[in-house]
Amino acid sequence: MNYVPRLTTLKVDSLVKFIKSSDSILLSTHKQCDGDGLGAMLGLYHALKKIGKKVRVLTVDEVPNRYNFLQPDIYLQVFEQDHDPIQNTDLALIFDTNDRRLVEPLYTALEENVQNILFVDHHPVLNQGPEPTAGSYINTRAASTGEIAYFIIKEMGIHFDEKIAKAIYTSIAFDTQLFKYVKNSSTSHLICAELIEHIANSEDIHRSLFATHTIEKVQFLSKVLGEIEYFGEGRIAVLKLHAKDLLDHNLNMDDSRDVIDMLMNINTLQAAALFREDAKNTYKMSLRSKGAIEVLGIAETFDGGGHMYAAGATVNGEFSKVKPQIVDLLLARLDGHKIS
Ligand SMILES: [Mn+2]
Repeated sequence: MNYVPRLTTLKVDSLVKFIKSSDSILLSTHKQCDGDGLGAMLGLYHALKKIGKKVRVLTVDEVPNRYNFLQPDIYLQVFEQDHDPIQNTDLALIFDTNDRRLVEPLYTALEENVQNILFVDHHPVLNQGPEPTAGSYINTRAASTGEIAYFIIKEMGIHFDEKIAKAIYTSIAFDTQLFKYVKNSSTSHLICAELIEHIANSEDIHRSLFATHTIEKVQFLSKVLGEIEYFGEGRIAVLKLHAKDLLDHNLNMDDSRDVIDMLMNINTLQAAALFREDAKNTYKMSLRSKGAIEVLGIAETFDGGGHMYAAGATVNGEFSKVKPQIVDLLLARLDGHKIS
């Protein structure tokens, strides 16, 4: 029997209705933006421009350098820097989060000036977090928010061109880590197969997203990878990054993201915790799981959020006390999982 790949179409008609009835639209994403939110909103931006909509992109803070190929300097403004005032805006769409706290201080400014604010997201809504606004589109089956943006553009009948395709492709390539995390669906592949027809050099995008190590960064990695601690017969790895080490090697917050992805390539590992020291006794904790256990619940305990298998939170306290607490929580989940 021939296998026929099936595209799981997302029903986004409610969003399209909002977009069609709005004269002035603002697009944004969570602070310290990544390729997913950025690509999704830039893709939609180019698409809406194409049909003559009044649309703008405003990020909370500066866009990391690796995304320069999407020309953020030309197409978006940064709330923390000089930007046009937010006024007379009918609709704001916020991509890749449904937690308004991750969009502050921009969110407060939007609330004062924008008629409708909707989240367009694929993260689960937190049990103890702010409610997403009514009318928001949240679908945890989407492997990226770029996928949702793709279906919005399709539903609106806008034809893809290189600018739109590059942005949406970036979103999907980034969040699936080049098709590693596709939620066991062929949808991401099928969408990208269509988009790639409009892109002159897709390998350039892959390099921009993932081949970003400076020599200094590799030196930093060689130092920190030697400091990984293992627990539970190598099933759990914990690593702490010092803010000073990042600074000394000319690295930024965006660089620390890559470290936990490297940990997850260790074959015995089921879960990893990365602690980035942002201030004395303040850590940005990132948790990852290969799927045997969920880690979102642990992040939520510390008022954080994320996905089932990739989550994060800010934790306060001495590392020597925080570490065993997290290791115990991870081990309890792993061992509980083994018994059942
Ligand atoms: Mn995402």
